[in-house]
Amino acid sequence: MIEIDKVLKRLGVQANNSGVSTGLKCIEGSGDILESFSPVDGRKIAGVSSADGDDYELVIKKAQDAFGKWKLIPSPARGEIVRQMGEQFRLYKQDLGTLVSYEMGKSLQEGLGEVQEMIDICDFAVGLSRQLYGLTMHSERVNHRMYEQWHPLGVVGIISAFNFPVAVWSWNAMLALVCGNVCVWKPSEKTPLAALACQNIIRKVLEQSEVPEGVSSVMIGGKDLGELLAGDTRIALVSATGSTRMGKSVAETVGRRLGRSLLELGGNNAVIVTPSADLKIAIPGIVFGAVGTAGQRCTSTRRVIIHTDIFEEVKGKLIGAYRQLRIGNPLDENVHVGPLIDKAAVKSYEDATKRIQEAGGTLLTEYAVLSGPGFESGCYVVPCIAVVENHFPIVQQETFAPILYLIPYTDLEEAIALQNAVPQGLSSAIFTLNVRESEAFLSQVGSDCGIANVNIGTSGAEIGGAFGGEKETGGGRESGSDSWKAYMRRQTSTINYGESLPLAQGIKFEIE
Ligand code: UN1
Repeated sequence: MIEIDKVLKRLGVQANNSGVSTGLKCIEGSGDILESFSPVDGRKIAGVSSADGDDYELVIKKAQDAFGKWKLIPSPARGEIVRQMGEQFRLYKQDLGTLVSYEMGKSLQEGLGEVQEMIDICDFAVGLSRQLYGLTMHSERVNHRMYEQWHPLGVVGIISAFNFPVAVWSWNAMLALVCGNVCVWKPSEKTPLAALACQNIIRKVLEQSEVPEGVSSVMIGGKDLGELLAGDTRIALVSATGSTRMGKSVAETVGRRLGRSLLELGGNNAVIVTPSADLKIAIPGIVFGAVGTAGQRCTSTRRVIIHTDIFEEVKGKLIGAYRQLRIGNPLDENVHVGPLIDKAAVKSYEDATKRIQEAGGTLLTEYAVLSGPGFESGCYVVPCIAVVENHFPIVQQETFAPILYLIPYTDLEEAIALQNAVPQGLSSAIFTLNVRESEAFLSQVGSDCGIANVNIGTSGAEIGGAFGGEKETGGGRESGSDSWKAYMRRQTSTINYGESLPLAQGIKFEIE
């Protein structure tokens, strides 16, 4: 078994940690001591001194000062620093992946996968640092040149969730940094140690590159810190990942000051299974999507919309697959499903199973909270499947737990309508071998989600694409493609190199 204490030591996590870091310096937070418990075995891993209002002020002042210097460094030179961070993440992949798994509860494979996403986004950001392209336009005026360029925004606040405790920060931070911004990260208070470990990993690079203090800071604390970021006019962009409720509050506060926000909120992702689907790939795709990370991804598969001709067959195969699932310590590589993050999450799983039945749904598999040896933390639940109707209130909301809803359909138009008939719009998928069906699903009258996949599941998006969703998912796009534009301001410039002053739109304005 992995020796957690050695992993913590190599990552610089101690029994008591300073919860504020400006990249170069660790500062004892003056707020409450926050304790991080592992949902794997219930052990208290370590304590962290959280940031209070004064610590917040200090971090933001350092960040502002740092921005003045960081933005003057050429973007490819900033990219070189991000490249070195990626190298460090490669070196610490095993340890950081293990800590993510132990502190958050996802399987070790998924913990390592998360760190791989960090490495990949670093590589992406390095290339991007030489490709922050603006367009040139043809001016309608003679001897004029018109073009656009992209400038950094300033201080970027990053609020991240427990379920991807490190990768989501890196998607934001690595892009923001090459774009010339500085970052202040408020990670979930449920996973502070993984965040502090990241900060320890990049510190060496920051020191050796002689970057100013405050380029990449972290502050550990609760929702009050998030509210400070949202309301602070010095924060040019607030990028927030979490529940729709949290996102609405951030959006309102940031909107009131006409600031910018980038929101990555709840999903309610469906897979459509058509009569021609290749069930050899559909079943594992659905099961991984539903039980991976114990159903706590924003991209987790929550609903399966199945054609009535194959409903019984798919249902039977899913029940068979669920019987094979091994639940237990996520650090054991033979285990498929680890614990939920905490007892509050277990309660919402239990409440959901009740509400399904009250609404008239049928639970098809065992649903239970596990106890006994190996399950002492009280956070382990059995993934379950239920037949429901799409309009049930419990089905309309995102429950961060491994509960999979089956819904029958008779024609594709109906299936797409059902898939879209939820408030969220993050990820979606169709399993079909029929090109007409897949193209309809991908067309403008198809899926209304930010992600629409064919013959793969709803989760596990690659970093190269723009990641995010519509409706109550918040509309933000992070990670690949041209998501970097959210971290920069666009400036359009028109230059007159002639000897007269022609006005646009042919307007004449003559004075002696
Ligand atoms: C999230 O759950 O907040 O697509 C992010 C995926 C991962 C990221 C999920 N690459 O499942």
